Amino acid sequence: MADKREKCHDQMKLWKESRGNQKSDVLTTGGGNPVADKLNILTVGPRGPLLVQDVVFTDEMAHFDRERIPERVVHAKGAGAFGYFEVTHDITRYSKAKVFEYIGKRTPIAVRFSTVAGEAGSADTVRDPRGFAVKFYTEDGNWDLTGNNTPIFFIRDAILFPSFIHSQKRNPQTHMKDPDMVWDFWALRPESLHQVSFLFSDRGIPDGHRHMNGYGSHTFKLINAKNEPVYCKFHYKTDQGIRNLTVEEAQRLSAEDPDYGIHDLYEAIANGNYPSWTFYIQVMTFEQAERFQFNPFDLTKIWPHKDYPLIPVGKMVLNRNPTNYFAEVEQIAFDPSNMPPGIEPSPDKMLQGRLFSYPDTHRHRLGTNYLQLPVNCPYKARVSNYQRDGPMCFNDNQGGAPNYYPNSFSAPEVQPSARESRFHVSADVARYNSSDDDNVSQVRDFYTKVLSEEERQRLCENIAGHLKEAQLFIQNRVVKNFSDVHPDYGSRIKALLDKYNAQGRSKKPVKTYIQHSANLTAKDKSNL
Ligand code: HDE
Repeated sequence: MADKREKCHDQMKLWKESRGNQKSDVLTTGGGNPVADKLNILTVGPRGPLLVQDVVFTDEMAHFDRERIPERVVHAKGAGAFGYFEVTHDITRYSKAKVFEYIGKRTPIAVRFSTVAGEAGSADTVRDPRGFAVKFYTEDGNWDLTGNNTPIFFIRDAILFPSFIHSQKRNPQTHMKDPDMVWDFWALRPESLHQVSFLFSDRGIPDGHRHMNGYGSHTFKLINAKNEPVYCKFHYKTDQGIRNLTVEEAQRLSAEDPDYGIHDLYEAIANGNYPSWTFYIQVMTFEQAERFQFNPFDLTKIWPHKDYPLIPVGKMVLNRNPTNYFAEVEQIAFDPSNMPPGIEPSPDKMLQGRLFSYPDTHRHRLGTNYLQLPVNCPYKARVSNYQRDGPMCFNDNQGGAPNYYPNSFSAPEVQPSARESRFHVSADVARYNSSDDDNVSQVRDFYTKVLSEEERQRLCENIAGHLKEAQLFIQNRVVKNFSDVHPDYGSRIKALLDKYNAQGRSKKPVKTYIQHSANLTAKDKSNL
């Protein structure tokens, strides 16, 4: 019987076994003083009151009172794992980044998969994009490719992000998810149509974290040893194959195994069934970017694979579970601005906005010295700068090295080869409105060419099944937007809404986007 148990459920037994005959540690206070009794509080007589001198109690309680740190404002629920990235194909003609240095080179990585809108305790099988964040510990410092399982996003201007997220989270008065807020924002911002179509398709509920692709999503720049730049996009294709959950299965799991994503990943790795992904890039020259029919930095659009084919680069393998969830997953801090020489940002307004937001939120969530935490520290490089002190500085604070620059004592020195690539920009400074920057062509291709007839029908049912809870005027605006993509898309949703509305509107609040029937699909669509 016992040997049928999953490894995750036997974690404590396995931990005990891993210690062999090692003697138990002595119980101590946080200050290391041995403790003789931690079952009985120190009192005057058997019935109390307590004594302030019971420092065993106050040490325990005061630490407990402070156990929680702020959860991530988005992507609060997640699963983490560790492993390596191995180069299988030479791309040094595009990038001098050490992570791509030679075929066979392995770089240690940390990965965190997440849902977006739910809180830290929410179910893993909801309809939501999935975060797909990878930290590469390179000799030139960390590279964080903080991506999603979708190649596109809902908006193309960073200033909209806080409002977009508010609309997906809780109503400020009812503290419930609110379909009016969700659909009002999407209806008013039709650049979201592409990502909304992806989200309500079968891929909106992946079967755990192992069976989905990952994407850097943004356009980045690669720089080679001669300082020649190209634009690029990053893709991870799952070697496990794409698998999605049916809506019914997702709903069952959110009740019976709400940590399904964490569970599935932990168990696979614990059993030596290491998940892997094949890593590709797409490359676009600056001349091609000038001629591209869309803004090549627009995050609501893909680069067609037929024009910009996938170039294989390497393999990512996850072969270690975290040894402590809080230390290694809750405290991990991904930051798109962690870019070693050879990888740079493109002008993408969303990416540029993110370069500020992530280190800012980490300083709030984890503290000024969050980069000293073992999971965040760029341990393959040596940190040498002029920053010092701050709360919870727990390394040697760079000892006696000079803390001002320039100085006459020779450390640390600048690295000329790390200079950013030079590029020319000239335009009027203004707040440019990009809201009608072709929001429909690629969505039309997705609807008419990527999806099968059954997938189209499920997509419309999933949308209508959630949209029916919103106000009628919002429903009408949404239908108009989908009709602009394709008349069939709009009219199918409209027909379903008419049916629902004729039946009378639901009195029950909608808790998640999980709606209606969807079947498994293993089809790996070529452009996604
Ligand atoms: Fe994030 N995002 N984001 N995001 N994001 C965060 O950083 C933000 C965006 C993504 O597992 C936050 O540490 C802005 C796109 C992942 O720890 C925050 C904008 C993509 C994770 C933040 C975006 C992502 C985050 C919250 C628009 C895919 C989880 C906690 C300008 C390409 C990382 C945190 C992990 C987390 C800001 C849009 C992916 C607030 C301002 C696009 C995978 O900094």
